[in-house]
Amino acid sequence: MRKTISFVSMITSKLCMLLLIMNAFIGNAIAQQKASVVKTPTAVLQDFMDQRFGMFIHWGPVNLRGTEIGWSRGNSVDTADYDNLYKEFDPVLFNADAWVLAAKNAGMKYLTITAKHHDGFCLWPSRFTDYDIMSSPYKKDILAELSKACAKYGIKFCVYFTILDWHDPLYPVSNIPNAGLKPTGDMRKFVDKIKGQLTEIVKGYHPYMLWFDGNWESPWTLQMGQEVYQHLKKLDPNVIVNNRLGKGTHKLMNDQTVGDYATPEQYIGEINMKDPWESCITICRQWAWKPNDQMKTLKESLQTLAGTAGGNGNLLYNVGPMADGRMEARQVKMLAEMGKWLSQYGVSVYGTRGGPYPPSKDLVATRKGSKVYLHLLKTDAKTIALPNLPTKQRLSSVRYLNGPLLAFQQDEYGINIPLTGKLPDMNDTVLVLDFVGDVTDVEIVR
Ligand code: FHN
Repeated sequence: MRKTISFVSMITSKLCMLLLIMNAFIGNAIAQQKASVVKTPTAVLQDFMDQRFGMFIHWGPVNLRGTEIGWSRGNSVDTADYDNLYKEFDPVLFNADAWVLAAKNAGMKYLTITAKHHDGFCLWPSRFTDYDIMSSPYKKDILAELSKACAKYGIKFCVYFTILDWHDPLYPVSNIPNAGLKPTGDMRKFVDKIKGQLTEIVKGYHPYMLWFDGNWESPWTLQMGQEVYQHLKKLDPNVIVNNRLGKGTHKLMNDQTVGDYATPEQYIGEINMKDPWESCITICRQWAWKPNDQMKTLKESLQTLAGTAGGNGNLLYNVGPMADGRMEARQVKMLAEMGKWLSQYGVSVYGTRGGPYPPSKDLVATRKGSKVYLHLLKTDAKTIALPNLPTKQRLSSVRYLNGPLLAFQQDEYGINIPLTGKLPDMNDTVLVLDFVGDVTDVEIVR
């Protein structure tokens, strides 16, 4: 009996030892695996967030039909018709300098072009497909021309790249009603192909940021996203990647996310002081050019920009150029008016952080150093009433940005700023509240 007990206790202690060793080994493997996951440096992401304002461009042969890029294939445009548009695509009026200058004159700091949208057409010469710009009558490398023009004018060149491809036989889904899955689908080969195309893009055009899209369909997995992200980090550790390589929601960062920042779409994202985010919004209603599309007003455009900055986010504002290569004059004009406003008041947007007052229907706030910039979204206010900051910091002055000082009262209950006379800007008047001491890290006022 005594021998049995000692044998059992010996086995038990051996098993415990084995479990401890296995636990240490697994823990070490996980730690190594995590350590091998390279992420975009925080300083690079902060530089991106300081830019605050970029141009999105959706463009391709579909402009010959004026319907939505990708989505109209096999729906409002017959599939065969859609897939042969490239044979007529000859944007002879395309001028990369003109596009980049339209962005620069708008006060935009980066430009993101749909190198490949869901229809699979590539705006650069890719060795992985003949369905690219070199097979069109135009036969010029759009990405090369745009990246060169961006470098010339100091605009950061960025690329949109979809990870679903309804045209490619290797990608199982076609988005054509009742078409079923393609029998030629092979996601291993498809992932290898897009890694190859991304290598062409990163090595050939050195994008500042890659804007992925199309992660919602079932063939794409979280693991594929992780594989592609790490492939990109090996190509360029500093290339910024949005959050649409993983699975799950676009508007937040969570455990399904693969990428560096969140991408709320067609609305101003919620204030978020922790994770970087960028709202992508169309200047008209459609992403790709549409004849007589409804365009947003200057006021709506400026207040959308102020709203994203007030939430600590960026705005990627989308333009849809026409099939001949021109941007609509009305869009270029409105963007230039945004640029004129930013040339006067851009200090209240670029390089700021959102808050400390949370966005509301009446105002949004941005801040830098000791200054809080209040963007007044309404023009009928007679006084601005604000709570004191949680830090109870004293307010030393209030003025219209680039304008006269204003009287104000501050006591233990809060701050009052009477507004007298006509507001300097009926689209977005900015007040500057200069506090005693830095307000950068003050908690959001709730
Ligand atoms: O399906 C695309 C759409 O065409 C457009 O490119 C937008 C831009 O963010 N992204 C997808 C819809 O979420």
